[in-house]
Order: sequence, then C-alpha cells, then structure tokens
Amino acid sequence: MPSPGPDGIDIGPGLGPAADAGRRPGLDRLLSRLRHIVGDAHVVTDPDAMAGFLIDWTGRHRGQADAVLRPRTTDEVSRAVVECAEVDAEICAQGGNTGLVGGSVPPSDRAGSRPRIVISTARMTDIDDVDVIGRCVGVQAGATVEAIDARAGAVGLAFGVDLASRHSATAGGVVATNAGGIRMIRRGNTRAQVLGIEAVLADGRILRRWTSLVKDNVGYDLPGLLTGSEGTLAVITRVLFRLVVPPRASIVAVAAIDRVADAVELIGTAASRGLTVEAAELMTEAGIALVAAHGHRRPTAASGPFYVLLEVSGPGDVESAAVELLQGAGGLIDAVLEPGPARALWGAREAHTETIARSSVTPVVKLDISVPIRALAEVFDELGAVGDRNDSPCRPVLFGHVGDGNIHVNLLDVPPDRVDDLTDRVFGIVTAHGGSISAEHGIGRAKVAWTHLGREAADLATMRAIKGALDPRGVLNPGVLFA
Ligand code: 2HG
Ligand code: ZN
Repeated sequence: MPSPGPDGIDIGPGLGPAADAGRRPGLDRLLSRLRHIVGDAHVVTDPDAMAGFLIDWTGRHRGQADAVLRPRTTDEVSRAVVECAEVDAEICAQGGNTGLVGGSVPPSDRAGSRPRIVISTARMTDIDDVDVIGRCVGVQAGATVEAIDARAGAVGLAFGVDLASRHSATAGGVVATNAGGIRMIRRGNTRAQVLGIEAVLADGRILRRWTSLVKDNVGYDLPGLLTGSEGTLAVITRVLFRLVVPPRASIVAVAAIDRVADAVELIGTAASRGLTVEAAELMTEAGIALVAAHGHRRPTAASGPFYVLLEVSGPGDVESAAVELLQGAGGLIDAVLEPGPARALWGAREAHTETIARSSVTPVVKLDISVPIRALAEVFDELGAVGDRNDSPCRPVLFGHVGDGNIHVNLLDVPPDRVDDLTDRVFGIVTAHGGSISAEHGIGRAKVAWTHLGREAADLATMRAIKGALDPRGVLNPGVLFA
C-alpha cells in the first residue's frame, strides 16, 4: 500500500473503528462469522492495523469501519457478502488504495447503525496462465498492474493499461474506476481491455461473464457496466483482460516548447507521418521545477514554459523519423530523445503526483478534467490563473495526457475553506469549454456534489435506477458516485 500524502485535514470524525461499535446490531455475530469464513488473522479490527485502509492516498478522505476483511477467493467474498446482507452491513471494496477521489475508503460519518466492512483484495493476487493465442489473461482483483504486465511480457505481450502507480494499483481498482493512464491514447481506457468479469452482487450471488470470444452479443454489456462503477454495483473479484502486442521498438522524446498548441501540433504531425503515438504527455515549467527541486533530472538542458513527452513507434527507422519530426517542430526550444522504455526520461513526468503531494501545506486539491483538444491551450491559460484571486490564493500545477485532452489540475496550499470555491471555479471553466469534470479518476466522494455538471437529469436518473436495481439497500460503497 502506498504511503498517504501529506498530513491530511481531518474532514470527518476520528479515524478508525467507531467507539460506539456496541450500538451496531449484529456486529459481533457478523465478525465471528467473517472470522469463520476467512480465518481470524484476516478480519482486522485493531485500529493501528486498520488505519492505512481508512485514509485515501491524498490524505483528504478519512473513513470509519468496524473491520477490514482480507478474503482469498471469490467464494469467500461471496459468503462474506451473504453474512453482511443478513445484518444490512455496508461494504467498501478496496484494491491498492491509490485512487485520488476518495472512492476507495469508507465514509467518514457513522450516522446510521449499520455495521461497515472494508473488503480488501490484498490477498487476491492470482494471475492465470496467459492465453497466448486468444491474447488474454484472467486475474484476481488484487493483482497489480505491474504484475499483470510482467506476466504478459513473459510471453511477448503487454497489458494495455499503464499508470505511474502501477506497482500498487490493482486490477479491481483500475476496472472499478475505468482508469485511463499513459497508454490510453493508443489502447483506449480500461473498459476497452475488459473481456470478462466476475463479481459478487449485493446479496452475495456471483455474477460471471467470462468469455474470450471476440464476438458474443447476448444482451447487455455487464462487464462494461461494472467497469467504472466505483464499487457501487458489485464487488469485483476477477477480471479477464485483453492483452496487446507491444511495439517492437519505440522512441521517447521530451521537448521544451513555447505553447500548448505546439504539443498538439507535434502529435498531429507524428500521426500524419505514419508514426504511432504510444503516449503523449504535457507538463509545465512549474511542475518540472518542482520535481527537479526534489532530485529528479530535468529532461532538457534548456527550459521552456511547457514540455511535451512523446513516445512513438512505427515501421522502419523510428529514431530517424522522430529526429526529423522534432527538427521540423514549431515552438521547439530544446529536445532529447532515447529508445523506449526510457524510464529515466519518463521519471520527471511520473514523479509529479508524489512530489506535488509532498510540496503542499494542505492536502492537494486534485481535479482531473478533460476538454476538447481544440480548447486545450485556452483552458490551460485559464486554469493556470485560478489561484490569482486574493480570496482563494493557491499554487496550480497542471499536467496531463495531452493527446486525450486530459489535464490534471493540482492546486497546492489551498486553505480548507476555499476548496469548494476553487473547485467551482475550475469546473466552471471546464464546462464552459464543453469538457468533463472527471476524465479518468472517477467521481468518488470528492466530486459527488458536481456530478450534475457532467450528466443530464435523465442520465443521472438512469444511473440511480441501475444502482437501485443492483443494490436496493444502498450498502455498496455508500456516498460514492451518489450523495
Ligand atoms: C497521472 O496521470 C495520474 O499521473 C495522477 O492520473 C494525476 O496526480 C494527478 O493529478
Ligand atoms: Zn492521469
């Protein structure tokens, strides 16, 4: 589990199991039955041992629960959920706890009397043998992105999802949030990688849609529905992932550039010359200066207001094609390039999240948004200025997946009473440009109050109807996605 970010502001009552646990009918009996199912050692109730499961990565969201359950199999999850249903217990599923919107920790309040259990997938890490011909692999929900990719790599394939938190982020987590990540521009989001799913429904039944068939059109796309459902519809226990053929060779280039538009143009030119864009990231001098101050190598000798990282592959001599591309690029100040995977060149980009977390005196306000690519440059300008007003001063650091129109808006040193105002301001800019308030991190607890900005009334009502049908008692991840 990753360490939480900087010391958080406690936005709810105390961390840990509720002191008033005695007032929860059926809790003692539930805990004893859960111990019977998974073994004593895997029903954690000690406050110190539970602490890491009850605070999210950003340090902004702290929850309370009566126990953390660590099952090993789908069958154990199913039996545990049946027991929880008996006493109307709330269930929060948790993978690597690397989410950035508070969706992976339980609620902070204990208003009701229902018991509350965190189901951690930490022990569910099995990865099946890869189906090399069908190019897919079945994994348990707790398998990490890194482990899945390593297993695929051993047979010459790759996992289509990749992200900086790869060593902790899990299959269940990336599916529950429909994670994007750095390969989205090339491979699509997590939903595009999901062929099949196994999940435990709110009443304990096991839902299994598991087929590697390329064509299988029988009814609703339930794996697609559960992908991105943020733990509100079922507990995901296993996933059948599509695997991809990695490029034979790639080149990673980082260029210091004058304008956001130069990055957009570079990506377009690369594609029009027959290069395949494997990744395209944008950073600013504010972000690069911050990571450099924390010991990371500056990517280029000369600095610029913006930096674009481009990873390309293609037929023929990719290196020469990349050099040619950069030589003809507009607004170019300086550039370096290395053969992929070029982890060191990626380092400055991938260090952003951790470094930003360590550099803010208050938990970072993280707003993951997307806008149409044509509006990117203007939106970057407007977002860069959100902290300029005296009533809500803050330090913005913007970076993101430029090819997807996805900007990670990180606001540092935000006084706690200005969080909502700044969020309103950022989302105001985004919606005015026809963008989305959540590009890839989900809604979680952090953005529930703004969901109406992203979906129309009939759309929200349809989502609520689905939630009501699958979880009529509202026990699965309460407070996430819906108020
Ligand atoms: C990334 O792209 C992640 O590195 C995290 O989505 C973004 O820290 C963030 O805001
Ligand atoms: Zn991202």
